[in-house]
This record gives sequence, structure tokens and C-alpha cells, in this order.
Amino acid sequence: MNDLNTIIENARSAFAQAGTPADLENAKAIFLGKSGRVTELMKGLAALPVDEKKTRGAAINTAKQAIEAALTSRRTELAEAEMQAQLQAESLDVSLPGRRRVAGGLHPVSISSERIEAIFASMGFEVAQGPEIEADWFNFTALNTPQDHPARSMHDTFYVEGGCAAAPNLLRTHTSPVQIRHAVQHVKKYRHLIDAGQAMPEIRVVVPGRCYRVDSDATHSPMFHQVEGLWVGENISFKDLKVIYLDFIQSFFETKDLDIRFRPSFFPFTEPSAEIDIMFGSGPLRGRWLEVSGSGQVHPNVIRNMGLDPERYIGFAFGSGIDRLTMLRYGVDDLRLFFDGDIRFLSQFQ
Ligand code: 2NM
Repeated sequence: MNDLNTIIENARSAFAQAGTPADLENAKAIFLGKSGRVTELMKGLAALPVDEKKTRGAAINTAKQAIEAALTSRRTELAEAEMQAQLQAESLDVSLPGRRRVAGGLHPVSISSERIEAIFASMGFEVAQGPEIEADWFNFTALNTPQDHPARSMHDTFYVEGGCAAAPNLLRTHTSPVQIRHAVQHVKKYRHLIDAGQAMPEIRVVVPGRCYRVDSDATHSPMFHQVEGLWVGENISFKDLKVIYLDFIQSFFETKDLDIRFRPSFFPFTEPSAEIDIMFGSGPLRGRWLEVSGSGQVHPNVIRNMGLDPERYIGFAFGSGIDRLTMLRYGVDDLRLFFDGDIRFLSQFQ
């Protein structure tokens, strides 16, 4: 009997030491397996006399049942532990705050573009858009830019594949080509009135959009934003340009305490041409002339390329950098901040 108690104790201790179900099955084999300790004892019965066989057999059976009970109990323990470990690993802290979806907002340059469009719309201007990949003719030739003009060089203009030497494609260097496209469409639409000597509705359009030039530093980006305006009619003068631009720039900066001056300049597409400077009477920028735009009376060759007779039609045009206007409005000192995509900078405009 003593040997059976020892085997039971050994089995209990081996089962207790098994830390995983696999360990437990290995321990089970040592005691209850085909050549395990209990099975070996059963085989030993054959050599005993009949009367001893009965009592010894019953005792071995009792011991076997005790070992099986110990095994079952340890199995349950290990399964329970495994379940607890899994629950722990997969636990959810329902008291954690949820993940928020951060609200996006418009880029400061987009905010400016939309305001500029709204201001000009209120003054009776259409807003037009056009392609960013342009034909050489719309970007340069139609705008009276000579074949040997430096702006056409590879260091100033991004040329793209497609087209040919005589008619290359490029990334537009200003939004003026859209003015040409818009004017040509407008003139086509009203050709019958023009040819009948009747009044054509005036061309009044602004074009905001992305432009591209080979240039990159604190004040120049290879991609930048421009807004150009064009007004063509039979009786348009520089006076109209001055009134429109002053009204626009005072609306944009939300102040009447803002002066404007024209300074003679040169552009191939206008004659005469002028830079437009502004000066604030108060605020952090007060007292300094700031260049914000180019402008001029549309060159007769450009009027002709729009399909109109320069003897009858006259117009003015201007072009302003939206990025620069936005920097002045918000007091931003480095253009590159607009294009770095740093959320700490951008979120200040929401
Ligand atoms: C500028 C300065 C002066 C301009 C001219 C035209 C067009 F299409 F009518 F010829 N659009 N924009 C123009 C004139 C642009 O930007 C500095």
C-alpha cells in the first residue's frame, strides 16, 4: 500500500509542477501511459496468487482513480489560468477617451483665394480657371512675349514632355494664359454683336490659381499662387484700374487706412505698365511702400490675340501674388511655412 501512496503523491506533485497543458500531458504519460507506472503495476498482477490478485488489483484501481482525479483537477486549473491570461491580454478599458477625428480646415492661401474671389465677384467680375500645364502659345506668344525673352529660358520655366520645339508644353508661369482663353471664348460668343458694330458685354474676369517658376528661397517657391484680373471694353482707362484695385485691396485688408501708388514698370503684355505699391497708415506695416502687384494697359498685340480690334477695345490687367498678400495679412515672414505642411502652423488659421 505504501508504494501506491508514494506513486499517488509523486503524480500529484508532477501534475502540480506542470505549468502548461502540454507539460501535464507528458506527466500523465509517466503515470497512466502505456508503459507508465500504474500500467506496469497492473502487469505485475499476473505473477501474484489468486487471493492476493483481488485485493492488490482493487488497491491499484483505487490509486489509479486518485491519480486520474488529480489529473482532471490540474487540467481544470490550467484551463482556467489560460482563460484568465487571455481575458487579461484582450481586456478593453472602456473608460479610455475615444479617438477623435480632427476637424480639418482651409489652408491660409485658400482662405485668401476665396476672399479675393468673393471681393471681385461683388464688383461684377467672373472667376475663371484653366489648365496648369499650358501650351507655349497661351503662356508666352499670345501675351506678346518675344521668342528670346529670358522668362522662356529653361532656368525660369518648367518645360514638360509632349509638344515639340516649335510648340512646347510647360507649367504655366502666371495665370495670364487663362485670361487669353477666357477672352477668346468671350469674343467667340459675342462675335455677331462685335461684327454688327454693337456693344459687346465687357470682359471682366479674375483668375486665381497655382503657377510655377524655377525659383526657390525664403520669398520664392517653385509653386506659388497668383490672381490676375482683366477688364476689357470700349471705354476702359487706368482710372478704372486704380478704383478697382484700391477697392479690392482695402476690402482684402479690411481697412480704409491704406494708400496705393503706381510706379512705372515694364511687362511684354501691357503698355504702359506699372507696379502697384500699397502703404498702411496704421498697424505693424504702417509707413512703408510695399509692392503687391504688376499692372498695365493690355498691349494692342494681346488685344488682337483675343480676337478684338485694339483701335476699338482697350483694357487693363493686373497680377498679384496671393501668397505674398496672405503673408502681409497674417504677418507671416517666411513663405516656406505655407508649403511645409506643419499642422502647428496651419491650425492657427482655423
Ligand atoms: C501682371 C502684370 C500686368 C496681365 C495681362 C493679362 C492679359 F491676359 F490680359 F494680357 N493678364 N494679366 C498682367 C499685366 C499681369 O502680373 C504681374
